[in-house]
Amino acid sequence: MALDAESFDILLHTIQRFVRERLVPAENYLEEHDDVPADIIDDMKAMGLFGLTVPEEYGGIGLSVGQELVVNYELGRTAAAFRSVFGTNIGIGSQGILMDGTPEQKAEYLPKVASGELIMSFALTEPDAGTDAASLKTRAALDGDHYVLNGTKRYITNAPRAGAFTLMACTGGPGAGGVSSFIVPAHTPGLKLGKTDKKMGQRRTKTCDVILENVRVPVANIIGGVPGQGFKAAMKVLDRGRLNIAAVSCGMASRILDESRRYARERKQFGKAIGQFQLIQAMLADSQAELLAGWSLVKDVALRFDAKPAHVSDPDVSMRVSCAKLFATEMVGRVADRGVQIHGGAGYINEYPVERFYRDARLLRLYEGTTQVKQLIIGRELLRAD
Ligand code: COS
Repeated sequence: MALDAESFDILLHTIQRFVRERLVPAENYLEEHDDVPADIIDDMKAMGLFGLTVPEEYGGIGLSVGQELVVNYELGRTAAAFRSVFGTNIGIGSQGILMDGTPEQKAEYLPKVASGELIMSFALTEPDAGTDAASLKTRAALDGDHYVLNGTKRYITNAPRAGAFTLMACTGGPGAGGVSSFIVPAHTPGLKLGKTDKKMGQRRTKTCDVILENVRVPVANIIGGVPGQGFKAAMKVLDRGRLNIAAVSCGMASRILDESRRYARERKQFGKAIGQFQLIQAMLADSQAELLAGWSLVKDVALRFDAKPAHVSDPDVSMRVSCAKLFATEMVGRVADRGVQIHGGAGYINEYPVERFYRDARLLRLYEGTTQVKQLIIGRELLRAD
């Protein structure tokens, strides 16, 4: 699945212009208001951004992983909250249905996901199940032709906006084999939302708890119709999501570097632009080298990802995805830190974009698997018997 090269070029230029002319100027608005402006969300819908990765037959644009990454690089060049409005629709919220859903589930949900009529959100994490994602406490008990769900999901991105969740719950014994993945409409009786989390960064990215009290969903809402597949499905979805976070990290690093170069040319000390000093140049050079290394890695992994069927998992590709996410998210942390350093005191002041990027970047090393989870996945794969 991929968009033809010419159409992709046009789409990419449109998105680059949208980021430059609409989103970057609205970054300060986000600092002062509670949500992304409604007219920007309307424009996102009109541009088809909610359906970037949904196949054309369901009303989307049908980007390949390699193309999606390039778009996410561009979106990484502005405040993370903008991308998050449709990020779960093109990523972790819908990919489970796309990869493993039944034909009926795809036909019912994907067209609404692609148009933006329905926001889908991914609900895996719980108060006591973060990194140990197989130890879910949310239970789904079979009752006739329904499952009854009870439990709490935590830090769920886009939950306040969601019309439906792909939600992992325990239907069987303990561990990964007992986890099933459900489509849970947000309006189902017994489903409640906690208050919106107050975060260090990515502030207008909406997250909150999802509380399930005797929530009844039809058996037909198990993704793919087969119980016990939810953990593997979540891991497959996260593989693609993690690679996209690596791409976003590279885009963010490129914007921080641009801001830093501009400041280094304009700011004068000791009678000349600070960019004339080699200690400033060294910081810029390290950031540029690391950015290019990260982006090359991400693109290499994308080629391998696109070479296999989307719904099939390959441990070697998963290991490389983890390398890309680990390197790129740590890299942008260092680039953001240097960006603040190059700005001096100004870098600590809210009106300079590097201050916000410094806070936004910190989350990239945490969500969709921490750096330590990535090390674990890479280490395990390296030591697996040949
Ligand atoms: N694709 C498909 N299947 C996968 C997979 C992948 N990428 N990774 C693991 N699996 C399968 C395994 O093959 C195994 O299947 P079998 O039981 O048939 O052998 C099963 O899933 C269990 O895997 P594993 O034994 O590795 O599970 P662990 O409980 O040891 O968990 C970690 C491994 C820690 C790596 C996993 O729980 C994880 O990624 N945690 C982080 C979760 C996360 O990212 N949270 C963020 C939430 S979204 S913001």
